[in-house]
Amino acid sequence: MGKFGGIYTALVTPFKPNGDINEASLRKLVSANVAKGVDGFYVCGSTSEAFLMTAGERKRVLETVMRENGGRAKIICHVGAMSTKEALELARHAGKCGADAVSSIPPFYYKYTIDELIGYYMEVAGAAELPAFIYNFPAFSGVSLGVGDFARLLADRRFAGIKHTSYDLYQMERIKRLRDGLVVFSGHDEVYAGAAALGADGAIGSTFNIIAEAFVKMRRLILNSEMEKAAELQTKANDFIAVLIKHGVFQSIKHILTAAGIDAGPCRKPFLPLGEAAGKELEAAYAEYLRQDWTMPAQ
Ligand code: MN9
Repeated sequence: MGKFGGIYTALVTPFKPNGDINEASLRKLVSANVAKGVDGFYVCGSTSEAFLMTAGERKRVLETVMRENGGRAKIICHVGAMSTKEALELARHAGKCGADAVSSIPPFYYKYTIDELIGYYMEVAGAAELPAFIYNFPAFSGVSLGVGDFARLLADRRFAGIKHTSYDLYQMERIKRLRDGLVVFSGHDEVYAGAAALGADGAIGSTFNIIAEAFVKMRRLILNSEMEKAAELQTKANDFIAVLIKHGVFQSIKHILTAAGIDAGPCRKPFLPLGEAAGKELEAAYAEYLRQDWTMPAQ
C-alpha cells in the first residue's frame, strides 16, 4: 500500500455558474498541485462542499480526479455521510475506482453513542477494503471524541490513522502515541509546523489548493530538522491564511484560483458570494504572499 504522509491538498470543487461541476477546472487544479509537489489529494472532504453535493456528483468528482492524477499522487477519498447506506455506497465506489484509502467524518446531526459511532466506522472500513482514516473535525461535525474513543477505534488495524482538524495539538499528540505506525495528518493548515513538531506525519489542507508550495517547502525543512525556518514560513503563510479565514476560506480560495487562471466558480448555496472589497483585499494579500521566496531548499 505504500506509506501515507506528506502534503495532501483537500481539493475544492470548481462549479460552473449554473451550479454544475466544472470538470475541466478540476483537472487543471489536480495537475497544477501535482506540479507543485504535493504527495496526495483528499477528495470530497469538507473543502469540496461534499455535503452540498449528491452522492452521484461525489462519485464523478472522484472519478475525474483519479483519471487526471493517473497514479502520480496518493488519493484519500472522504466518504462520510449522514446516512450509513450512502457512506457505504461511496466507500465501495472508492474501492472500485482504485483510491488508496477512504476517510470519514463521524455521522452527524443525531447524537449517537460511541458504540453506534464505532459500528458506523467498522462498516465503512469493511466496505472499501482499503485503509481508512478517521476524520476528526469536532468544530464542524459537532462530534467530540476523546482519546479513549480513538483508542477503541484505532485498535482495529484497518484504520491507518486520522485527519485531525482541531487546534488541540495535545489531543493529537496523545492519539499519535496510541499505536506504532499510526499516520496522523494535521488538518488546520495554520498550525502545521506545530503539529509536525509533535509528530504529525503530514497535513491535509484546503489552502494548499493555492499555496501548496509553502507547505511542501515547510515539510522539507521539517524533515531536515530546520524547525526554526519552518516556523518562519508558517508565519508567512499564516499572514495570508488569516485573510482567507476572515472572508470565508472556501469562497476565498475559489476567488484566488479564478484570479490565477483556474475558473473555480462560486461556492454552493447557502454560501454567499464574496463581496468586491473582500476580493480586492484577498488579491492584495496573495500578491504579498507571492513576494516571499518559495524556492525549495535542497533535499
Ligand atoms: O481540510 C481544512 N478544513 C476545513 C482542512 O476547511 C473544513 C483546513 O484546511 C482549514 O480550511 C484551514 C483554515 O482554518 O486550516
